[in-house]
Amino acid sequence: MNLARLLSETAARNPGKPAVVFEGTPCTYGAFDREVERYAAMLHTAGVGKGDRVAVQLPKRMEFLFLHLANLSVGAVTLPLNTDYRPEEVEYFLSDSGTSLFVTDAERFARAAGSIRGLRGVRTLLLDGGGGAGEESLFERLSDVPAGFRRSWPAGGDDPAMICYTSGTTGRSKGAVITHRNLVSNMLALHDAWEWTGNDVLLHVLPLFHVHGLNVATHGSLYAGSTIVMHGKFDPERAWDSLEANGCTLFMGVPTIYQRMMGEWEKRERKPDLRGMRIFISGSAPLSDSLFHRFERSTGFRILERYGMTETGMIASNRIDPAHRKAKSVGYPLAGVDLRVAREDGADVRPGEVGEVWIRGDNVFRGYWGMPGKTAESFVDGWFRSGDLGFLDPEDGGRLYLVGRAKELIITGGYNVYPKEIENILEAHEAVKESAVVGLPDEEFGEKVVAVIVQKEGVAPVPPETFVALCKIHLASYKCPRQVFIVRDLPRNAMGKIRKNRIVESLRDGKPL
Ligand code: MCA
Ligand code: AMP
Repeated sequence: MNLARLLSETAARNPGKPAVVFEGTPCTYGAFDREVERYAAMLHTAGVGKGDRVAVQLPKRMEFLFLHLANLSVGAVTLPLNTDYRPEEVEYFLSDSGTSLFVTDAERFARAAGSIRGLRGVRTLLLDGGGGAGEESLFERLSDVPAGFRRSWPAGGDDPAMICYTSGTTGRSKGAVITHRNLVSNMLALHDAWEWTGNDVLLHVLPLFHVHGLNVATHGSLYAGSTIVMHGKFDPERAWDSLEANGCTLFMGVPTIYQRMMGEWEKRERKPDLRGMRIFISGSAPLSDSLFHRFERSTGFRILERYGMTETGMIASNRIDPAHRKAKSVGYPLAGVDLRVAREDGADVRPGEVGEVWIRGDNVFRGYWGMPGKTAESFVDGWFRSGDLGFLDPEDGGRLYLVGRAKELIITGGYNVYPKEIENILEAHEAVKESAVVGLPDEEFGEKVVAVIVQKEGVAPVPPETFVALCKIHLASYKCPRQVFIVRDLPRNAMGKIRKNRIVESLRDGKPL
């Protein structure tokens, strides 16, 4: 059970068919598979083998896909990294994971070189040319591969295929170790649930460095033998044009993407012809009732909402039959996924009551890389605690609704932000006594990151922009506060704990803290 091998088998059945049309340039399944094999040969000659971690911080391009599947073919583990991560974030991921090969582009490397050259045992390959101090060129290495190499797919179901970093409550990111079995079982479940076939054409506008864009959209489509029309970057105008021009049948987005698509739709006099379209799928963040209905009124399509996590892949999905898609509900557990809603003491809630969603099944990851303590805390008797709060509707066959989170997580435009990571940066500033980072409701991004800061007494006041600039040095842009408020005190409860709900309510309603 090796994901790359399964995908190679699909390719062998469809050699002449376009697998991916990237920015208008088609790549057939045959050509795709040959490239994966060539990349695998390159990795093999570079000494990359079973269990080695290969970090990939590349723009959205075909090379990303070839490299990722080549890693899995030689038994190595892909660490996909957000292209917006700053050098110190990248340095942490490489050193924490014990990465042996880092593949990036020259521009990003130039920014991060200072930190990365200091890491022992990390070799760097650059997409566009070699570096000054021993970094090699990916293309040169590819032109050098010996003939006759054949993939042997040494990794099996229980071997790691990917390590995906997710932020943590302490501010230290955790690497979720995802096995081939996790990927394959979830891919097969989605294949059935969404009745994916070789006739499908998926418009792909998501980043490749997350589970949504890579595992769900890309693996799923390549397994089905369908075609991906891939855009390098999401743009709502191009997306509608492309859906029509390419006769697309599938689309996947986060709510912010649907929000922007609606804005564009409403501006247009001539609406796109969507006759070929089968399903618009949304996930990664809650889809609002109003957007669900606005989209249906405008386009005639009911968005199919599904629920997932990096650690578990996809958990639940609304049904393929539009009559069984409901606003605010993420549907029913996928085949092979066990789900229960638990009280704080771990007992089942009463039917219809809110509790924490617990998950079990072949889709659930193996644990956090090098963090046995964190892994143990996340599991109870084999169940993974999602940190999401929800209930199952007993009147509707156990349909799942998510209503909030037990974890302190902000989701902005489908990206996760843990407040602690930002608070750690702010509190390292000499003028800051304490800080609280919260998520405020936002029409476009769902939530936006906002910081509230108490300055130390006796130090000269520091303007809010300075704190935003400070965050931008250390953290990817999407994590940086959109607004910073300087206040005299933070509201606390009797135990002295900061009342973040109160901060959110006050800021939302424009009241003093
Ligand atoms: C970009 N910016 C953001 C976000 N995206 N800020 C907050 N939240 C965001 N999501 C910043 C940019 O860095 C820039 O900052 C400024 O906002 C303007 O960027 P803009 O050009 O408007 O943004 P964009 O490049 O068009 O991106 C918006 C986007 C993108 C297309 C909605 O965020 C996106 O692709 N989101 C999808 C994320 C995703 O795939 N999540 C799946 C995770 P500055 O000007 O300061 O530089 S996987 C997952 O959650 C689980 C498994 C699941 O269930 O799927
Ligand atoms: P990540 O860690 O990026 O994989 O994000 C996983 C989290 O995204 C989940 O724990 C949920 O809180 C959230 N999420 C994903 N899909 C949905 C959805 N359809 N509705 C609400 N929240 C979602």
